[in-house]
Amino acid sequence: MPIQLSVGPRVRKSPFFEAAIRDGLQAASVYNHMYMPTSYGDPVAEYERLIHGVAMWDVGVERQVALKGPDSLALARLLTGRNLDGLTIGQGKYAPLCDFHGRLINDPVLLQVADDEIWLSIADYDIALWAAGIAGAYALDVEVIEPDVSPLAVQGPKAEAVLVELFGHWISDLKYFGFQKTMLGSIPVIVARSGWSKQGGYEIYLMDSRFGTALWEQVKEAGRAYQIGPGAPNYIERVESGLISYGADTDDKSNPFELGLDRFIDLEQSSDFIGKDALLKIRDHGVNRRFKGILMDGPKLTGTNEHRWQISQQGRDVGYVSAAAFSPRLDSNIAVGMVSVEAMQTEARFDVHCEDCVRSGIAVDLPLI
Ligand code: THG
Repeated sequence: MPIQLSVGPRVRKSPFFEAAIRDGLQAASVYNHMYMPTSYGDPVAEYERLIHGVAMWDVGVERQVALKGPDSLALARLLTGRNLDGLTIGQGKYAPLCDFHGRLINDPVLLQVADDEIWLSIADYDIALWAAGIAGAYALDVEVIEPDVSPLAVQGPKAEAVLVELFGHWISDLKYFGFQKTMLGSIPVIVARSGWSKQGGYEIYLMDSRFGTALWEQVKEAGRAYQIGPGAPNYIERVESGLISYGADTDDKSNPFELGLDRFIDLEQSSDFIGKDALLKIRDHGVNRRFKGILMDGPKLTGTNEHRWQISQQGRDVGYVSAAAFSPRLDSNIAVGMVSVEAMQTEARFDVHCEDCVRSGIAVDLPLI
């Protein structure tokens, strides 16, 4: 059993926190200095709702780092290797951020919300500090702030029907990562077709935290006919889908090429960006490990792994598993992790050292489904 976490005022709460507690929240992690809801006590039901129905997730931990001012685009271009030519208001982009050594420091969704304002919807690492530091060092005319914005995700095949109920039919015309500022009655929101699952769905970015409970209740009410229920970014589905969890899958050396994020980094673009020189070298040398799917034998896995599991081959350390689960859809134990390229060339199989067992595993391509 993991020990209990001591939580004080430094650990912030999302505006949906009270509503989530009332609806049975049982476990939380910590993410961007906030409680991150992780479980309502029935992982199987939460998985089934996401795959076959619709679930609502408090993902207020996906904090927005707002770049505001005449140089907002110039700063965004410096921060990400994603080519931002043709960026428009209303179309988001997945935009990895690297440090000067080409190591991944975050993998946010980027949204241009106004002519002079860009948001980075960040994963769990302090990017406001980094962005403000870079803005200062490059003497850019831009402010970096964390606005009062908190996403609520509605995910699953029936999410669209729920959103149509709430907002109307225009919701169906949103492209993947497309978004629109609107009002839900008196609640200011941005609605985006996005979310950390491959089951389809939306994220409602609440733009005034006083309405947290009100928004939660309205979504719940609109979803009643579709048996909506609470959930959280789903551990099993994200392994099946190969979605990256920054900080879990990455270590302090991970670069975007190891992680398979090549298509989101444009080394040929004319814009300079932080990490470009280092990434050019990494590209030319090639990577020596890759983020892969893994199939593992043995009894059905339950729960989640507290530590990374070491992977060995003939006694040599050749990588780690960062998340492992039993997949009901594949009827197999599956995992994601970082595996040495050499280990995958010489011999297919390796040993995965779980907390209380050793299992035989084999690397396969992502996504697993
Ligand atoms: N939504 C919002 N903010 C976020 C996340 C989110 N911040 C934290 C975290 N998630 C950021 N990381 C990711 C990782 C993967 C994806 C989105 C955010 C994702 N990836 C797809 C994939 O890899 O297949 C699609 C990428 C693409 O084709 O452009 O969706 O979920 N608001």
